[in-house]
Amino acid sequence: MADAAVKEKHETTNAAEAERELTDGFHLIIDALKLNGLNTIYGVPGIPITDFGRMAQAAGIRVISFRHEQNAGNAAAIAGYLTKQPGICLTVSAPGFLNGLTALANATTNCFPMILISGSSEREIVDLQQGDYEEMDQLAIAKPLCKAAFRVLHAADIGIGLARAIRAAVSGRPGGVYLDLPAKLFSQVMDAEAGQKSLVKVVDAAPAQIPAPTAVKRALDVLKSAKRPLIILGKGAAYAQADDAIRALVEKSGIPFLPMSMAKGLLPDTHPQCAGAARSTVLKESDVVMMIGARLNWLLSHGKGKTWGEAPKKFIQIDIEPKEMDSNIEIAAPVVGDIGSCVSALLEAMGNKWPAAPADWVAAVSAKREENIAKMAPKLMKNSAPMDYHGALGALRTVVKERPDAILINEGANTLDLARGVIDMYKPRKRLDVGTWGVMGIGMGYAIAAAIETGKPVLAVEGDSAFGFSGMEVETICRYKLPVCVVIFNNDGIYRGTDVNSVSSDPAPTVFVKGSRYDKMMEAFGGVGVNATTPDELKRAVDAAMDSGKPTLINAVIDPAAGSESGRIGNLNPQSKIRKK
Ligand code: OXT
Ligand code: ADP
Ligand code: MG
Repeated sequence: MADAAVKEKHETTNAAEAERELTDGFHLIIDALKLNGLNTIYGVPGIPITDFGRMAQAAGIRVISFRHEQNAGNAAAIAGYLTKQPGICLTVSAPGFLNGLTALANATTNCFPMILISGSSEREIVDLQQGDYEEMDQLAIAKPLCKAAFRVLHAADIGIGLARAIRAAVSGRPGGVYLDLPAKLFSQVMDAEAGQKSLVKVVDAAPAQIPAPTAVKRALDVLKSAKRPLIILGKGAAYAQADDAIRALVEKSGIPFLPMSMAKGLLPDTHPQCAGAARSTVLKESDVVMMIGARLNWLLSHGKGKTWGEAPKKFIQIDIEPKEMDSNIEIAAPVVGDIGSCVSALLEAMGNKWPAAPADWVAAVSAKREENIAKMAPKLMKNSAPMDYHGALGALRTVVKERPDAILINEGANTLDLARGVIDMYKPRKRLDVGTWGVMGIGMGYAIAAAIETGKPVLAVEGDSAFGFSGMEVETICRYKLPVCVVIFNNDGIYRGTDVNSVSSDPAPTVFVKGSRYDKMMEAFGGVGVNATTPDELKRAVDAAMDSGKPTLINAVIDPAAGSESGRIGNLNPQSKIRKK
């Protein structure tokens, strides 16, 4: 071809290129998230995702920027639990990714849907281990710790990659998903029209799973045969958002129900059938137990042993995960399906002539419950300084009674175990705590996401040790002006503040600086700090915080000798009988 003709052809191609609208990885990820209604990102910026965060914010996605990825990850996890949509956490490569990974593993353990999206270094260099910036084979590391893990290498695969991640997170038993996005992907350019076509809007991400009619009949036959039936509600039942159907089932059956910690409030703790205050009695003496969205793990002593007593028992279990059946003991009537469908099917099959629950059993449970409640009542009235746990919790119990819409976050040992028993919950999904792992550090991440996702006031009741795991996020709470009131039960340490080291001047491993003023931390960032020494002061300060909606931290001074080792689970903490001099 003559030179002139070649030149002309190039110019035409370049002009066409210039006219062709382009997109890139940055835009496609944002478009894919928005297309699927994922409008909030919890994360920490840095290489290679700094610009992505800015662009996502400019595109209308709410980007909540944290001080540490673990807290951002916890926020995403609880957002998933509260909304049934995967919470999104965004981290930088290697160290940021690893910081987020604990939260991803915790979400998976608790069956919360979330997606950890992490930038990563270049495959060519990582795979040859040539020492890239923040080099790490993140996909391989994430795999055993989550439900599914995917990597996207081509911009054209972003749509399908996110679709796979969403489905994996929310369908069946929900859990954590890892999505690996190497740095180069973000700036990969492609034709905008083809890019739009490559996006996927996930249809029916968590399809209903209908139980088999034979399984429903079997379950009702077992239930009908019971003389001392019990229903246990777990956080899977709260997650399912089948609140009306669950309430109808419980009330139609007339059977006492025991809520696991995060299922408190699914029906009010003050409901006449609630057996929360008669826990050991109902576990020991029941003869048929129907589990709804709860596992027979350590929190239920694996379904056997002293906790469950001598009397033979039959279990009915409703769960979406077939492998959960017979995990610890024999399940006489497994009902596999989603809780909404299962409970509706049970209700329908019960018909209009379902027999009343055995009256002697119902009366016995009720008597035990009233006895325990009466025993606890005087402890909650104590207005002493320094406070003990019950006195302080008595005040908070009243706050929650007066403000049933508030969300309660709770972690610690004594602070957790006693608050669980003392503070009645009235509405579903209002109590968020340490969950299946008993993990410290969920506090501020959960508090932030609860405020963002629900718009409701949040009360975080924290042991002083527990708070320390995520405490820096009080700056985040102030920065986003969130209606979060943090109450720190400050007993100078882990379980107690009284341990002494008898051999050197180092403090004992369980104690902290005595008389610390955590309230000053909140003041440092423009929030309100209060030091409360009596239950009355505590109540006044929490009420003021909830009324104003201002970020507040109350340092509640608790008697350092008041707690017990490991709270209510001291039996799990081995103690040596040999002490060498
Ligand atoms: O029926 P009975 O007679 O038995 O009575 C029961 C109920 O019927 C009755 N009850 C009531 N009575 C009257 N009225 C009402 N309304 C009422 N409601 C109930 O009360 C009793 C008890 O009821 P409950 O609680 O339902 O029953 P029980 O037997 O306790 O239930 C058993 C369990 C196992 C289900 C329950 O105990 C439970 O859910 N436990 C969860 C425990 C847990 O997860 N703990 C957290 C972990 S502890 C430890 O690991 C800590 N660490 C280590 C660490 C962790 N975890 N994570 C990481 C990342 N690193 C390290 C640390 C560092 S805790 C901790 C910090 C601790 O220090 P803090 O300063 O934070 O906290 P403080 O202790 O306050 O100092
Ligand atoms: P808890 O700690 O309150 O006892 P667990 O986390 O042990 O609760 O158990 C929750 C259970 O609920 C898990 O086995 C999970 O598979 C199940 N689950 C979660 N969501 C659903 C759902 N929508 N339908 C049925 N089962 C569900
Ligand atoms: Mg403490």
